[in-house]
Amino acid sequence: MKHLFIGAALALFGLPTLAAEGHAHGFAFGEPAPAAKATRTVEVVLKDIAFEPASLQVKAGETVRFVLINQGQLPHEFNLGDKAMHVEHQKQMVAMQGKIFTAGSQHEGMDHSQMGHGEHGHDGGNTVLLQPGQRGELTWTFRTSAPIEFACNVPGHYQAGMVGPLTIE
Ligand SMILES: [Cu+2]
Repeated sequence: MKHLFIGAALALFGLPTLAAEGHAHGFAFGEPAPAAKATRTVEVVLKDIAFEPASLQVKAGETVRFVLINQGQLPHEFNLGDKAMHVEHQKQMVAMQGKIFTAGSQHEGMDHSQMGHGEHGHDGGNTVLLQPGQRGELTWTFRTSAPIEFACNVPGHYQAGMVGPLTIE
């Protein structure tokens, strides 16, 4: 009984820390922005297992609103990041599988219980997870030119080729 209580307390303590991390603002290549700031809207269709279009081009300084439509039979993600970030996110996605309601699963427990609802913000607003048939949006201000990819980090999808280059000119 005592152990359970301590476990619950630890789990609760973990949450504020994580929330703080989740608010790390942006990345070298940019940061999330309100949709109203966007000067351009780009539609991206998520399929089993591909993106359409297969590559994206933006300008440094530009704010782009991505309208995301999952036309597949599987959940898919639209995640902006460099290769290292995608590798990290894939680890998180694997770790959270089947652990959504487990208090001991560190920071995965809270945020990923929201995953079915489209957006989960713990990665700095650079990712949206969509269930089959679902639509979502992500608006991003691009900064420094950097080799970025848009990718789906649902386990196995990146490896199967659900990733495309995003060029910041
Ligand atoms: Cu996918």
